[in-house]
Amino acid sequence: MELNNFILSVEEGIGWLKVNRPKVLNAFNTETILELEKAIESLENDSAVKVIIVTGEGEKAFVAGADIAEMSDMDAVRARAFSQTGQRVLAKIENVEKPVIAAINGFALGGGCELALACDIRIASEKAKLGLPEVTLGIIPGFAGTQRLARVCGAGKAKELIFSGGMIDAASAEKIGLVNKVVAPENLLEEAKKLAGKIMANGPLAVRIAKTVINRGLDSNFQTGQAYEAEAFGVCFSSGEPKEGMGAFLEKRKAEW
Ligand code: CO8
Repeated sequence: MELNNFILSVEEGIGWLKVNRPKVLNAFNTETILELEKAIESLENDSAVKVIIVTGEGEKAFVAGADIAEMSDMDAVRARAFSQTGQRVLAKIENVEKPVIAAINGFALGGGCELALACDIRIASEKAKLGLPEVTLGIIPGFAGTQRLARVCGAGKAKELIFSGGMIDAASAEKIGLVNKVVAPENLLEEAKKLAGKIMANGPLAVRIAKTVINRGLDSNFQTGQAYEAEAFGVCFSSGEPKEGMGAFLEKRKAEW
C-alpha cells in the first residue's frame, strides 16, 4: 500500500503503524488522517495481524496535533468536516476488532493525544509530553478528545488539562490514568512488543469479544453492558476456543489457538 505519511509493516503478528511526518513533528493534515483510515482498514483485513502498535517516527514526537498550518485557513464548514473526519477515523481505531497499543515516543498533543486516547492501551516513554493545547489556539479538541479524556481520566482532570491547555509529562499522565505505563525511551517499542506478545498468547476471539464488550459497555449503562457481556460470554462458546483453552489447562499444556 502506497502511503506518504506512514510506515506500515507486519512482523510476528504485530501490525506496526508509524506516523511519518517528522519535519512537522508528525502533525496530522487531512491527507494523513485519510491515510490513517486506509492503514487501519488494511491492518484490520490482514489476518496475519493480531495486535496493532501505533507510534511516531523520529525522536521527538508521537503526533504534535492537527496540522496548524492547514487548520489556519479553514472556515467553519471545513473545520466541522475536518473534525468529523478525524472523529470517524479515530472511532475506527477504537473499534477495530484487534487490540491497539499506542507507544507514545514523544509529544502527543491535541489530535495526537486524541489518537492515543482512541487506542486501547497507552505506553509512554519517559520523554513523552501529553496535552490538549487547543484552547491556546482559540479552538477546542475536535477529534473526540473532550469525550474520551473525560471517560479515561474523569471530568475534573479532563477539564483541568483542556481548560489550561498545559502539557504534562509521562509520569503525571500515568498518575491520572492517561497512560498505562511509563518506560525508558530505549525500551518503549520492546515493551509494547512484549505486551502485544502477552495478548497474542490468549484466545484471539476472546480478546476481540472482550474489547467489543468493554467498548459497548462504556457507551451504555451498567445493566445494558452487563446483559451484553452475558450474550457475548455465550458467543465465546460457539467457537473452539473454550474447548482448547480449558482443555489445555486441564491437560497442563499450553493452548494452541
Ligand atoms: N502543526 C503543524 N506544524 C507543527 C505542529 C503542528 N501541530 N507542531 C509542530 N510543527 C512544526 C513546527 O512549525 C516546526 O516547523 P518549522 O521547522 O518549519 O518551523 C517543526 O514542526 C518543529 O516544531 P518546533 O520548532 O515548534 O519544535 P519545538 O521543540 O520548539 O516545540 C512543540 C515542540 C512544543 C510540540 C511545538 O511544536 C508545539 O507547540 N506544536 C504545536 C502543538 C499543538 O498546539 N498541537 C495541537 C494542535 S490543534 C489540534 O490538534 C486540534 C485537533 C482537533 C482538530 C479539530 C478540527 C477543527
